Amino acid sequence: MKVCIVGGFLGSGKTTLLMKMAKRTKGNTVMIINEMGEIGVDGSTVKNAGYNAIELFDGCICCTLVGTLQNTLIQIKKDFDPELIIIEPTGLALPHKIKEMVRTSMIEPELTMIVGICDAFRFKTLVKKKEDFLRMQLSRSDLFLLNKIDKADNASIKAASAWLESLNPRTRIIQISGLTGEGLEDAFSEIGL
Ligand SMILES: Nc1nc2c(ncn2[C@@H]2O[C@H](COP(=O)(O)OP(=O)(O)OP(=O)(O)O)[C@@H](O)[C@H]2O)c(=O)[nH]1
Ligand SMILES: [Mg+2]
Repeated sequence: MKVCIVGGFLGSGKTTLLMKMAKRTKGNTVMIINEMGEIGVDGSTVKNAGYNAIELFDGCICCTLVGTLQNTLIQIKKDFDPELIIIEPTGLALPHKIKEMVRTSMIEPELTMIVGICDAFRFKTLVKKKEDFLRMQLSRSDLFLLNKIDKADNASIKAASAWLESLNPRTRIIQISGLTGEGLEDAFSEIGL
């Protein structure tokens, strides 16, 4: 069993990618989705598409819901033992904290990886307002996915790519469109799907 944490800012394309990942594993996947509001929009989308999803409300899985996350992981392992658990934190969470929680849970996955999504289309606006937070959120990713390349212009893609490289030059950057599917083959093979 592997655990993949799909991190990235609000609206960067996490849920869209999650659905494609789940499809790839032919349904042998359970998703944990941390919802921000009271109504689970992402969880409903994923469940309506026929995938297994567990929604966690009322807090953040990288801080207040740590115990809940760990119990959920143990329960999933017991009930489903899926090939893959995908975690979608909220857009304001820090994925490396979640990785640490997975590490100290009782499930001992073969692999826990952080996939950090960066929105190439909104990159310039976001980095201007939130650079420090984005750096903290993404810098410990095991793989960078530069998303929305179908919509972003070349200058934004180049700027976002250079910025990601400055965060961690050793981490691979793959340009993708979660919407059109461009680059996903490469991304999935890097994730080991
Ligand atoms: N053009 C384009 N739009 C995309 C792509 N990926 C996601 N989107 C759109 O971006 C919006 C946000 O996508 P989501 O997948 O919901 O993003 P998210 O990171 O899960 O958002 P939150 O859970 O609210 O933080 C939606 O309107 C998607 O259709 C992409 O590759 N290209
Ligand atoms: Mg989402």
